[in-house]
Amino acid sequence: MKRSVYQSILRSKKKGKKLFSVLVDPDKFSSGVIREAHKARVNFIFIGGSKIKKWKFHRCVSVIRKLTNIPLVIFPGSREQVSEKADAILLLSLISGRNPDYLIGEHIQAARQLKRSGLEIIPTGYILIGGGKNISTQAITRTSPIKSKDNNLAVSTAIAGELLGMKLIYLEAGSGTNTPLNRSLVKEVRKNISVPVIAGGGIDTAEKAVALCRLGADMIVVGNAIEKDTTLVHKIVKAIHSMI
Ligand code: 1GP
Repeated sequence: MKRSVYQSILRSKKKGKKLFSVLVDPDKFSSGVIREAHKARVNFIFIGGSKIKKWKFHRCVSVIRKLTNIPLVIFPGSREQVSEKADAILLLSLISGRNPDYLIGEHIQAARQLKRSGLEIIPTGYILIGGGKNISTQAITRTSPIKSKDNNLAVSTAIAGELLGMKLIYLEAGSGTNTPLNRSLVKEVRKNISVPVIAGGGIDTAEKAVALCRLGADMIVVGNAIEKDTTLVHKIVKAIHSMI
């Protein structure tokens, strides 16, 4: 029987153990990233992207499956990114935005396939925090992010997500952004909800990853910076896994 991804996130949170996931964009796929992630024993491999073709996504899932047994979690950019070969999927609802397609529409389109897939489904409140280079996510979803300094709105949004039954809150600064998450915002969100908090977007050093964990993030997700320098995966794993 497969081990539950969500239960393992909860167990880690309970023990104060921080988690680290590498995000793979099938458009920029390199088996070298997976090999290093496997050697470093990252906790999860996330896969997804906002512009990728369906066939590329499925091919990439199959290749990753052959290269590692690290749990593979879909971080879907669209309803086409569903594969029963993965272990779990973050069922993202873009709760910072007001576009019905990304709040519920895409989910309806994918619902039957998701149910048949046997995937572990993890409802996730996805909150875009602005101020940085969020342009592609904003353009695709046609939504505005929450302003970087609007802690109040970010906290209320996260609380609403939790009250709606979402099991994770993902604070997203934007892929490749040079404007990181506002530290006090992360801290306040953490203080006001009980479900695990994921932080991602523009993290490119072990120090930044550790700082976000100290502020209360339970999991860090890094994509771009590891594609550029695969040695970073070892540095972040070492730094995060030695924290308690
Ligand atoms: C993007 O949070 C992820 O959706 C990761 O961002 O690629 O900037 O690490 P980066």
